Amino acid sequence: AHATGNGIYDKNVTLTTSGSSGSYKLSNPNTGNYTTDSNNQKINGTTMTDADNVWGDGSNSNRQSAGVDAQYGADTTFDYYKSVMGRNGIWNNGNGARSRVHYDNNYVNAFWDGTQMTYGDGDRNANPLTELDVAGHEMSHGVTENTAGLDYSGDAGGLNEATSDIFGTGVEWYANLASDKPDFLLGEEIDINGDGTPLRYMDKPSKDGASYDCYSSSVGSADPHYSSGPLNHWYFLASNGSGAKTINGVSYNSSTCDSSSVTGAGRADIEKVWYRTLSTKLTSTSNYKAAREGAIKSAVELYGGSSQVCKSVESAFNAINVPK
Ligand code: ASN
Ligand code: ZN
Repeated sequence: AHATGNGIYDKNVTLTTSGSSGSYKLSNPNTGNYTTDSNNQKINGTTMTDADNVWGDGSNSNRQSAGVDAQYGADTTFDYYKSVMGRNGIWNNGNGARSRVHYDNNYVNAFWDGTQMTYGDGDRNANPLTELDVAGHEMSHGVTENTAGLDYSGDAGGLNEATSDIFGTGVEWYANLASDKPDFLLGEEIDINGDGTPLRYMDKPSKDGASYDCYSSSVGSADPHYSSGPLNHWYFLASNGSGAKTINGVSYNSSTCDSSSVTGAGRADIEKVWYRTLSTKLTSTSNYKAAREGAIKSAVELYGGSSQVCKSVESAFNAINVPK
C-alpha cells in the first residue's frame, strides 16, 4: 500500500507498506525491506504497525519517526543500487533486509552485522542515528561484504569504510530531500559531538581531528574510520575538484597533498567508477594502490581513457599521494 511518512530527518516521504486498514506493516513487499522496534533492548523486536498508514510525525518522541527514517533509508538505498548501479539489493538476489530501530538504551551508533541494519536512539547529546547517509553507509557495508569483501583492517579497512561513506553520500544525493539537503559530510544532523559538527568531512577529512587527508604507508594502522580519509578525499576531489566552493549552501575547501589542482567530473560518474572498482577489481586484502589501479581501469572501461572522468579519477589519486 502507498503510505506517507514523517521521519526525524526524512520528512514527507512516500513509503510502500503491506497489510490493510487497521494494521499496516512497515514492510515493503517490493524490496523485502522491513523495520522493527527493538523496544530499547538488544532484541530484534517486532515489525512496526500502524492503523491508518500515516507513519511518524517528524518528532523524536513518536516511536514511528525513527522507523520511517530507517525504512525510507533502506528502500532508497535499495533503489539507488538497483537503478544507478544495476545491483539487485545487498546480495544481488533481490532480497531486502531488516532494519532495527530504538536498539538498546542511549546507544550512539548504527551498524551492519551481516544480515541487518541496527540504529540506536543516541543520547542526550546525539540525535538518533537514523540519518539517510548513515543508513546508506550501513547498508553499503553489506554490499562491500558481498562484492570485494574488503577486510576491516589495514588499507582494506579504510577502503571499506570510505566505500560506505561514498555510497551513503550517493544515496543522500539520489534522494535529494528538502528536509536533508545533500552534502559531502557524514551524519551532519546527528550532532554526535554535541557541537554541531558532522561525523566526517569528505573535502578535508582531517577536520574531524583524526582522519587522514593524504595516503602514506602508515594509514593502514589507523582505525578504518580514519584510514578512510584519503579515499573520501579522493571521491570529493574527483567529483568536485580542488579549491574552495559552496555546494547546496555548504562551504568546502579541498586542497591536494601534492599542490596540484584537480578538475571534478561530477559525483554521479565517480560513484559508478567506484562501484565498478568495488565489484570487479578489488579483493579482501586490496590496498590503496590496488584501488588506484582498479578505479583507473574501471573509468577506462566505463568512459574511455580520454574522458574527463578518467582524468579526474587519476589526478585525484595523484592528489591524495597514492603512487603509480
Ligand atoms: N557505525 C559504525 C560503522 O558502520 C559501526 C562500526 O564501527 N563498524 O562504521
Ligand atoms: Zn562503517
